[in-house]
Amino acid sequence: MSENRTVDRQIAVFGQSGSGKTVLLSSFYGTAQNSEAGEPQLFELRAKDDRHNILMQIYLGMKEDSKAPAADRFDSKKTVFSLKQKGIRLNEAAKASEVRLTWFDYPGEWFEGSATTDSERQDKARTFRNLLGADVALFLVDGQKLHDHAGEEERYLRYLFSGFIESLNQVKDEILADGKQLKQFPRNWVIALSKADLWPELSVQEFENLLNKKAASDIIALRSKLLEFIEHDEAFSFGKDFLLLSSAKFTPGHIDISQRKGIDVLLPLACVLPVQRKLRWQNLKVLPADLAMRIGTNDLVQLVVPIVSKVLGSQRINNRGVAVAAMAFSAFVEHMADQPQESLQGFRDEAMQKREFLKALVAEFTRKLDQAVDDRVLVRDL
Ligand SMILES: Nc1nc2c(ncn2[C@@H]2O[C@H](COP(=O)(O)OP(=O)(O)O)[C@@H](O)[C@H]2O)c(=O)[nH]1
Ligand SMILES: [Mg+2]
Repeated sequence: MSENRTVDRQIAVFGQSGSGKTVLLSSFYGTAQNSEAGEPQLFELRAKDDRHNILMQIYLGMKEDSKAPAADRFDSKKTVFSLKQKGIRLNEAAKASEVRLTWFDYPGEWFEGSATTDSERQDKARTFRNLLGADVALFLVDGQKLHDHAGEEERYLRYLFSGFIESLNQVKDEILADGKQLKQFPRNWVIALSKADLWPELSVQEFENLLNKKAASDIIALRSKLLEFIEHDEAFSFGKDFLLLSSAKFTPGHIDISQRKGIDVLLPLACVLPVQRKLRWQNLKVLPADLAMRIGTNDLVQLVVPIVSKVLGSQRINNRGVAVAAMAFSAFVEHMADQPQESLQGFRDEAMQKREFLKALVAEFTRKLDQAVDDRVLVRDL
C-alpha cells in the first residue's frame, strides 16, 4: 500500500519542579540523535524550530560536561517532534509518511496550589486546555524525594497528589465552562518514577506496590478528580500503568547519559499504547464512536483504508492523509498486538524492505512495549 500520511500523537508530562522533566526531554531527544552504531535505525526524530538547538545544548552539556540544565529553563512549553523514515530517498520525500508527536511539559506550579487570583487561574486553565488532545499523560513521582522520605513516603506522596488535585479544582470551572464533561481528554495516565537510577534494585512491580501501600487513597482521590472532567469514564485509566524512568545515571560531579531506563519506551508509549487501549475499549463498547474515529479504531478501518488509497492514489491522498493515516496506523496496531517478539521483528524487517514506514514503526514500537514489560520497567493496565 502506498503511503503518504501523517499520524498525530500528543503526550503531556506533569511533574513538580526539579522532578526531572527537562532532563527527561533532553535525554530522550539527544539519545535519539546520537544513536549507537549497531542496530540500523528505522526513523529520524527531529524537533521543530529552535527546540532542536536548545534540547541538543542541554543534552550535550550533560553528556560531555556533566552539566545539569539550569532550573526552570523552559517550563510549560510544547515541543513538536517529527518522526520520519531514515535515509529517505529524494524522490520519496514528498510523499513520505510522518508521525508528529507533540510533547507538553507542565510546570511545577501545578503541584503547589499557587494560583489564587482570577487571572492566575485563567492562565492555568489556558495551559491545561493544551493537553486536552493528548492521548497519554505521564505523572512523575520524584525518585529523589521519595528516597528522602524513606519510611514515610506517604507524606511526600500525599503532598504530590493533593497539590495536583488542588490545581485541578482551580481550573475545573474554567475548563468545563458550560458544566459539560469533556469527550476529549487524556485517557491514559501513567505513573512514572523519575530518577529511577537512585532505586537500582526496584522493579516496576515493587514501585506499583509501594504506591498502593503508601498512597492508595491518594491515587483514588486523583482518579475521581480526573473523572469529573470526562465523559464515558469506563474508557479511562489512571493508577494502573506504571513506568520506571532514568534519564541518565547521576552521581556527584558526573552524569552518565549512556545509562538510562525507560527512555526508549516513551515513543512507543505515546504512539502505540493509546491505540491498543482504544481498541480494547472499543471492543468493550465503552468508547464513543466519534472518539474511536479520531484515533482510527473504527470497524471500517479494514474496509476503508485499502479503498481510499486505491481510489485516491498515493499522490492525491494528502488532504485525507491524517484520517487515513490514523486508520491505517490503528489497523497495524491491531494486527501486531499479541504477536510474539520474533514475528514482530519479522514484520518490521519485511515492512522496512518494502519501505512501509508506518507498519515497520508499529512493529518496532509494539515489540518495545512488550520488551519493557518483560524487563520489569513497565506495568500495563490489562
Ligand atoms: N539521579 C537522577 N537525577 C536526575 C535525573 N533527572 C534529573 N535529575 C536531577 O534533578 C534535577 C532537576 O531536573 P530537571 O529536569 O531540571 O527538573 P524539572 O524542573 O522537572 O525540569 C537535575 O538537575 C538533576 O540533578 C535522573 O534521571 N536521575
Ligand atoms: Mg524544567
